[in-house]
Amino acid sequence: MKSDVKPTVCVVGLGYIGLPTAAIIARSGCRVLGVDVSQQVVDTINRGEIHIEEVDLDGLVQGVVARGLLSASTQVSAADVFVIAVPTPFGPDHEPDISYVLAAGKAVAPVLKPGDVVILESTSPVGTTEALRDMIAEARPDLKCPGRTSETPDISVAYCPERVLPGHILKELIENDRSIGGITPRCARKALAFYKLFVRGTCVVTDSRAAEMTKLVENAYRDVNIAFANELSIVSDRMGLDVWEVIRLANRHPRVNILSPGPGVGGHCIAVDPWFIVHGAPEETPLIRTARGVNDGKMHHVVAKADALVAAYPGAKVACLGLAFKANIDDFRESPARFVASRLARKYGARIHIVEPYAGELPIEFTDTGASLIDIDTALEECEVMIVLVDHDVFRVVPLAERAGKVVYDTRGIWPDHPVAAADAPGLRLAS
Ligand code: SAJ
Repeated sequence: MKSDVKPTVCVVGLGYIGLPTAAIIARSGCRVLGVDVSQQVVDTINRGEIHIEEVDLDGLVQGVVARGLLSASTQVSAADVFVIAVPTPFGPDHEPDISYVLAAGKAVAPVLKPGDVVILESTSPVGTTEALRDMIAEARPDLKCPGRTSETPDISVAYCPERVLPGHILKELIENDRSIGGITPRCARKALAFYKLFVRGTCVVTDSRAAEMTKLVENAYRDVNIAFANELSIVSDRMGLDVWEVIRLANRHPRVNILSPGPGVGGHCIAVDPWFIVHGAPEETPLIRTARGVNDGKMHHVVAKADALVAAYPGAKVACLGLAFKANIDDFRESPARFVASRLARKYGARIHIVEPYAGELPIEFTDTGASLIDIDTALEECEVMIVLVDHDVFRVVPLAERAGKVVYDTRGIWPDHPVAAADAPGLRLAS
């Protein structure tokens, strides 16, 4: 990679991370080929359109495709830098599945040439970057690979995880600090030079294993802290306390910052990545494992409590507010809200009304349940019971006057002003 010429880049995997990354790199002036196994995804992007929702991504992709800086294909082509952003799911026993990473390595290996840089961005168990390097070394014995030669290697291999928040991806891709983990220090320097082309945050150089663990630790840290909040909510319930009040007061301590309880932890990162640490050190991770159990358990706690509430108001119309895995996004995958709402729909059928401003129709599991999708105004006019599952802004701003007579189960704490009353009185708020 010569410093005065922009490298050509191949991004493998055009999902929630790969596509925004490819578009941002293209905007920096590099010619980018995006590769995906789905012909439909490739066709969509080549039309200048997008297949995922992310703030401002549509205009960005349209622009870089129109300028000829980004194109897509199902086939990998020669480039100077390869960025791999493919899924790393887990199996039935929570064991990490790195087969997509290795498949990407296999696809990239035949087109590699001396001087190329291969960067893995997918969240990965410790050692995956070395496994990727080994896979390339086996496929290309003609190339000297880093860590496997005493001479100057022909290629560089590094691990550089993303840490962007859905809904803020384009901003955070540029502004967040990054860990750049090389198989060798030379690999890290090569990857660093690439990220400097489009990242404004500080890029901190380390080795690939430390960078892999850092990514897992960040999400496990958040999971453990959310678990603490969720456990507090269940304890407060048991003791007849308002958990939101307790957390608000505790957080006035200068060194206490408790996160928010909710109906459980959703998304594809925080509920998954801690298992990669547990799998790597099963005997040494009781806390991380327990946190996962607490957060999954919270989902079932909410189902039981919502079920009891709906049963206690026979004949009442019930509104479930939100299906997304968190506020203000249209991502319904791995969503605790969706889990809770679908359980209620299956049991109570047409009494259940779903309000989800980010959905055009209900997900498949609601088919034939009798549940319906309505807007927030209809819910406020017609439903006596409201179960808040997602803290979308559009719900948060509903004034007390419009919901004063409702029975509310607020799993997100968005309506702290809602009156708490005796269990059989209207205007009840269940707090956690
Ligand atoms: N949640 C709570 N209470 C809270 C915060 C979150 O219940 O106080 C819930 C959310 O409702 C949601 C889940 O946790 O269901 C995860 O949401 P999130 O906003 O904490 O995180 P994600 O999954 O959208 O993104 C995370 C981020 N990681 C960290 O904040 C450490 C992001 O920076 C990562 O890039 C992303 O995972 C990833 O791709 O790994």
